[in-house]
Parts: sequence; C-alpha cells; structure tokens
Amino acid sequence: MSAPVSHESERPGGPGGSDRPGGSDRPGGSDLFRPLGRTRVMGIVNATPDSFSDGGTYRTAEEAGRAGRAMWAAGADLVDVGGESTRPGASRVDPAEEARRVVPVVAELARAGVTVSVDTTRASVAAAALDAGAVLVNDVSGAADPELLALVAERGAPYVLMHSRGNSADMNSRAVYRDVVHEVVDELAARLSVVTAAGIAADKVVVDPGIGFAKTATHNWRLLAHLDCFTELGRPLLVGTSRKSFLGRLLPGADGAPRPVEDREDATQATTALLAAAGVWAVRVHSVSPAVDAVRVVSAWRAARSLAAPAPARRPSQNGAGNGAAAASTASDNPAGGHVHAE
Ligand code: PMM
Repeated sequence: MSAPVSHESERPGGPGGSDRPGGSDRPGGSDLFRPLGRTRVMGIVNATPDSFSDGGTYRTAEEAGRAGRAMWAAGADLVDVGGESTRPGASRVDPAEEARRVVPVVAELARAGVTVSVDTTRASVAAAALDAGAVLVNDVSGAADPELLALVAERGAPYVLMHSRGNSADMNSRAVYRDVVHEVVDELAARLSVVTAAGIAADKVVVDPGIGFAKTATHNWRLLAHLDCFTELGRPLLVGTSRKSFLGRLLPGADGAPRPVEDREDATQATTALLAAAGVWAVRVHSVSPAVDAVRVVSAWRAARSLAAPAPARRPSQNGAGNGAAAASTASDNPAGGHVHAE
C-alpha cells in the first residue's frame, strides 16, 4: 500500500480526527463523497442464514436492525444490509425472499437515521430497499445485470462496482490471472464504461477490488499491496477484508488448519489500519468499534506526519552503531524510512 488512493484533500483537524464516534463528521446519504480526511467505516449486517461470518446471527429483522443501530452508535458511517450470501458455493435465494429479509431491516435503520446501503445484485431488491430508505446500492456482481444498472441510473443512487468473475458457483475456478492487479483494474475500467453507458453518473460510482471474489489468497495480498494502481480509475475505493479466508490461511493453528472465522478479528483490524493509511474511501467490516479506533489511530498518525515541523534529527549514538531501541525509533520517526507513502 504505497500511495494514497482516495481523492480526498482534507486533513483531520488534529490527532485522532474529530469527534468520533457518532460525531458531526459523519455525513448522511447525500454527503457520501464529501471529503472527510479519513476512511469511512461501513458496518455489515447480513440478514442471511448462511453468510460465511455472521450468517444466522440474527433471528429476526428486529435483531438485525438492533445490530445495525449498534454499529451506527459505535461510529459506522454506513451500514450495509444484505439478504443473500455471496460465499463460494452458496445457493441463490429467490428475489422475493431476499427482499423479505432485507427491506424491514433497511426500513428500520433508515427510520433511525442510519445511512444504509443495500448489498444486492437484483433490481427488484434494490428498488424495494431504495424505497425503504437505502441510499447506496452495493453490487457484488461486477455490474452483471442491465436491469439493476437501469434501476440505479433511474433513481440516481450511488453505486458500488465490485470486481468479480462468474458467480458463487464458479468464481473459484475463474481465479486465474497473469497479473492480477492490472487485470482487475482493467476489468473494472471496462465495467465502469458499461455502468456509465447505462446512465449511472461516473461521480456516483465507488469501485472495489472484490477481495476474495474469484481471487486466491495470493491475489488478495497483491491487490492490497498495490491499491495505488486503482487511482487510475478516478473513483473512491471500498475494500472488504473483514474475517475473510485469506486471513484465516495466513494464521493457521498448530494443526495447520486455517484460523476460524470468529478468531480473525485482530487480523482484520490490522488490514483496516493499512487500508486507512493507504487512503481508501471506506472499509467494510463486521466489527465496527475497533475499525473506528483503527481509523482514528491512522488519522492521528497522518496528522503528525503532515505537520510542517521536520522529522526529529537522529541523535548521535554513543557507540557509533546505536542500539536497537534508538534504531527503531529513528525508523518510525523518519517518513522516508516508513513502508507506507508520505503524504
Ligand atoms: N464482501 C462480501 C459481501 N459483500 N461487498 C463489497 N462491496 N465488497 C466486499 O468485499 C464484499 C461485499 C462477503 O462478505 P460477507 O459475507 O461477510 O458480507
């Protein structure tokens, strides 16, 4: 993650950003693209029996709504409500059933003043969710359905264009790339043309590399390491790493088995910090409160880096070679020595 990837020019007012969580820097639906000088946090509410992480967590729309409101209270900028699992191998849900799962949750959250997005690939579900108060359509299909695009264009809604190949039945077999970063960027650029040709204004589109969608763990890491390549698309970037299997594979247990979903939260927050430092528009997470904290930490770090004062001079060492602690503090104080971009 070597360069800022958002198009935001503002900087936070001071270390830690402003008054998070739930403060006045949290914009409503019409303000989704207002520069905040920080990464937004999108909380996930999957009203599904079978999503890989939180599937089956909520028995009723009221429970899902309560969870969404708790995310909002914890400082989420958006809450993304989905009614169909997208995990590889998941079977498709009837659109009427998907709407039955999603719409009451969207309606309850919107009534409570929460900025809601709907995670769907279907025009009928998106229409019902927008009617119920959703302000953003999050389409993991990669703009596969012209009907959905026409609906989003007609409503003038902001739209997330996520990269994927195929569907949940065949996406794993399609995870074959020569150069995953440039192929994903090029494929998103091609789909962006389809989206705008369908009448969706380019300035309403968010792009997403689709971590875990038709990608191996190696592909995911390469994409995360080269998000700066996505700036050529000229659109804000949303990234969803939360609890995904590439984190489980990175952190196997003593038996070699991937770390289970429920124990991937700390690793998720490490990716949140990296993504915020890279300047993405938003991260999509199951656990909002630690993500909000991670974003605040990065805001403080970025603010300190952008202060006019030069980096502290290196102290002459007593023995010429220095000791470990001195070397470590010098490396972290010197912007040129860090791994992540200078602003
Ligand atoms: N990942 C999932 C579902 N929807 N939407 C976007 N834009 N980006 C993602 O990475 C993404 C998504 C799968 O995760 P989940 O089943 O926990 O929601």
